[in-house]
Order: sequence, then C-alpha cells, then structure tokens
Amino acid sequence: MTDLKGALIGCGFFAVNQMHAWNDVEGARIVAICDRDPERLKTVGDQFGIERRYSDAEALFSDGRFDFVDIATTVQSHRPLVELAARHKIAAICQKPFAKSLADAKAMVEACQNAGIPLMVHENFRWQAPIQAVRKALEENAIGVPFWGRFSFRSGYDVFSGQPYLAAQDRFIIEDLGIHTLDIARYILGDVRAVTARTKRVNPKIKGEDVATILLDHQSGATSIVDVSYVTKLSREPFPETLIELDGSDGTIRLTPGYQLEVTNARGTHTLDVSPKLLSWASRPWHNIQESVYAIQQHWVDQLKRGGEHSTSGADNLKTFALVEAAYDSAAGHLTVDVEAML
Ligand code: NAD
Ligand code: 89V
Repeated sequence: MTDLKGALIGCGFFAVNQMHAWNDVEGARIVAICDRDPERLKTVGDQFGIERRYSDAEALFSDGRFDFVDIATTVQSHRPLVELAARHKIAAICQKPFAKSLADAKAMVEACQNAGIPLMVHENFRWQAPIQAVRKALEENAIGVPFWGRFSFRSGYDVFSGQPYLAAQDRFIIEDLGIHTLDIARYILGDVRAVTARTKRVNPKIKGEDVATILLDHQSGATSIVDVSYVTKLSREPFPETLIELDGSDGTIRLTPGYQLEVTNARGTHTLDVSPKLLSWASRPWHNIQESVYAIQQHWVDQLKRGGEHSTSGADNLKTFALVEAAYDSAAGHLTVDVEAML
C-alpha cells in the first residue's frame, strides 16, 4: 500500500518532534508544511527536506495533494484550522489543548462528523510506555477492581524556556499540563462524573495558576486525585514523569520515579523497569514524551488504514476537555461540578 501523504501546520517548538516521528512512522510521510513565520518555515523545511512550503493554510488546502493534516499550532488557531480541514474533507490531527472552550471543541467535533472525516487530538501522554504498562497490568487483573488512584506530576522544571507563551496565559497548568494528567486518569480509571478542584499561583512571574489539586469521582465508583505543580523543587527533578498510585480490591500498583512499576498482590511484589526507549532523535528528559509522539502518530496511520476509531478521537477528547473546564469552574466557585451535565 502506498504511503499516506500528510501536511503539517505550525513549525514551532513541539512540531520538530512530530516531524522526526513522521520520519519513523510506517505508512505515512509529510509532503507539505505551513507556518506564517517564514524563519520557522525555512528551518523546519530545510531540516526535514520538505519542498512544498506555505505561509497560509488556505493556500495549502487549495493546493491539496495530501491525505491528512497535522495541526501543531497553539490553541487560538485550532478551531479555524480544524474547520478548514473539514471544509476540504481532509482527515485531521489537532494538538492539545483541543480548543479554547468546550463549546468550540464540540463545534469542531460536529464539523468533522458532518464532513465524514476522522479527527484525532494529539493527546499523546496516554501513549507513554509507562502509562501503557500500568493499563496493561490493570487489564491483566493484577490488582482486582481499582477503587482509588493518584496521578501526580510535580516538578520545578523551567517549562517557559521552550514555551514562553505559557507564562502569559490566564490559564496555565490545568490547560497545558493537567489536561494530560486528567486524560491519563480517564484512560486508567474510566470516565468521570464530578470534579472538585483547588488552584494556586506560586510563581509571581507568570499569569496563570501553576498548582492544582483535583478530586475526580469516576463513573465506576473509584475516586482519584490529580495533582500537578510546576513549583515543586525536589532533590531529583522528575520532569516529565507522571507518577501513579492505584489501590485495588486485590493489590496495589505504584509507578515510581525512574519509571519503576511495582505491583503488589497475593503473589508478592514484582518490580518492572518500564523506562521509555531513547529514539535516535530523542533527548533526555524529553524521550518519554518523544516516544509517545511516535506511538500516537503510528496509531493515527494504523487506524486510518483500517478505518478504526482513534483512541483520542475528537469525541473522546471532549470528555477530557470537559474535566479541564470543570476544574477551572470548581476552583473559581469552590463547588463540585457535574461533568456529565456538560457533555
Ligand atoms: P510554538 O508557538 O512554538 O509553535 C506554533 C507555531 O505555529 C508557530 O511557529 C506559529 O507561527 C505557527 N502558527 C500559529 N498559528 C498559525 C496559523 N494559523 N497558520 C500557520 N502557522 C501558525 O508552539 P509549541 O510550543 O510548538 O506548541 C504548539 C502546540 O503543541 C500547542 O497547542 C501546545 O500545547 C502543544 N504541545 C503539546 C505537547 C505534547 O506533549 N502533546 C508538548 C508541547 C506543546
Ligand atoms: O504538553 C505540553 O504542552 C508541554 C509540556 C509537556 C512541557 O507540559 O507544555
């Protein structure tokens, strides 16, 4: 079968990982790129040998000759670009955060459904090797029925050096990072009924919140805590590891720093090294995220070819995005938010 042809829009900080991953993915290649910043367009075009270059997305779509689009711009442009893809009936991947609001996200899903095109949100964290290993242990019934969980990302890493725009956003850690952690919580313990959250800004140099503690009531009856911080200075900086604790009817799972998976049950305690691979183009400590970029992009191609639903389809991601909005509403009003009523 011939390779699917892709076009990538947004040649910024993170898109370089996506371009490297497209080189590794089987069954697809990038044939055109677009960025309104000429320097970024040139840098990425030269680095990856892409000749078809556009400064305007409308011109890219008018020229066509590609099967899917990979939207790697920041959130402000996600809705117009996804709707542009829908108008041209081109299958689309859209980076997280999917949209500025749940209303926008719902409109984007509807536009793609009406156009009959697949839409996947690039929500890659659930594709990290350690997260997949936790899910596998649960599926193998290693701890029985889980009734409690904690999904924790606490770091002092200077995330603003690579992504300076994050310091200027009214909403920061839940919208940018917590969105991944909330998605992992859903992926591991299932959909959520209600959210209660508290937030704080500790770093005086940024605009949004950099600490959040979120209590989730899952539909299964399990309870979990998602806690995220970018102002936590530890003896060993764990960025970008998500740590997990799960208690089940027959045992416990702990994903501990250094990518160690500890499973305790009637058979005793077994510890497994679930470290991500260091891909040829990857660099520590980002290799965990970089490997998951490759994994989600391969999944995109595999599901497109077999006509299957994507794990983080637009429709699926509405349920994660609702948790983000619910967390902000809960923190602002000091109330518990009914998530099901939002969907
Ligand atoms: P960036 O600002 O470095 O890059 C965005 C690029 O898009 C810029 O070069 C900009 O000129 C271009 N652009 C914006 N609007 C455009 C438009 N309408 N047409 C053409 N070009 C346009 O941002 P970034 O840090 O690379 O982040 C991009 C997205 O990736 C964000 O949504 C961010 O949240 C997400 N991200 C995801 C992960 C992850 O692990 N999934 C990690 C980092 C960033
Ligand atoms: O996913 C993101 O958008 C990034 C990072 C992984 C650093 O939080 O901001």
